[in-house]
Amino acid sequence: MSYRSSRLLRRIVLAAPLVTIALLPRAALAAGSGLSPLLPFGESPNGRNLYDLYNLISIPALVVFFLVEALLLTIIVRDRRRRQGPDYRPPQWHGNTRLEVVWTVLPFLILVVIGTLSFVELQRDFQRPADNATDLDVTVSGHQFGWTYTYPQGVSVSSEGETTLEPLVVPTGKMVRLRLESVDVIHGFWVPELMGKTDLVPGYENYTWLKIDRPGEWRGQCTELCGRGHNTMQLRVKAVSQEDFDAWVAEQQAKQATPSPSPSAGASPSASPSASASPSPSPSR
Ligand SMILES: [Cu+2]
Repeated sequence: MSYRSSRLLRRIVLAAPLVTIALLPRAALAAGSGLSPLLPFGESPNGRNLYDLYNLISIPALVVFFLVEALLLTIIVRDRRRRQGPDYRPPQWHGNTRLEVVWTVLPFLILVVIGTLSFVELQRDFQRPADNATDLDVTVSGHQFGWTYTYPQGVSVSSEGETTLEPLVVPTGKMVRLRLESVDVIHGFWVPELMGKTDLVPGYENYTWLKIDRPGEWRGQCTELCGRGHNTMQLRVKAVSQEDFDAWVAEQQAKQATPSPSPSAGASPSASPSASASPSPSPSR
């Protein structure tokens, strides 16, 4: 390979990640997954606190990054062999107590601050909300490869893979507590634009919550590799006004309370295509 073509190849290899980084968010959004690699803003306070925390942590990270890069570039430019001559040897000195103390203590303090802020955030936003602070209690059950949302009003909604991607409908301005459980393997509940990730673990109850101020719809995805259909295990969360929510609940109750139109002549297990797994017409669970 000639020198010129190897240089061209090297440039392409170096540019590829930059082009990918620039185009990826747009491609992801255009694909409709709704999962942008950019930092999600957080429509629910728990998500917004994470967003603020990331921004806060980015400040020391950027300062350190630019400081290190600036020092590196200074040395690269100033001490070039071409500039200093082939016999140049930089000053040979080592041991500077003050400098060494500073570059040990300062990173330690930065890490302590970041660790403390993160720990406080975990305690605040990944705890089960108290009963008296909760307006609506929804159970989210994960399975290969979908979700079942069970509401206290006796309504149960099933979302199966990509084919029946039913939304988790919640009222705006209300504290919605999600009890997370799984019937088979570990799944992960994550709607990046709303809140942080929480796992659904078989035999164990986990909690997360939502408090969304405006109507809208957000997309998410199971974030634990849970089997062959993992990629289809997508999520929709839809926030609507309280009136619309009440109307939706009433509609679901009517739909789920109505037995299938076929007469109950004998056992016809496949008669009801109801989303709920329960064969009983009563949706209470
Ligand atoms: Cu999953």
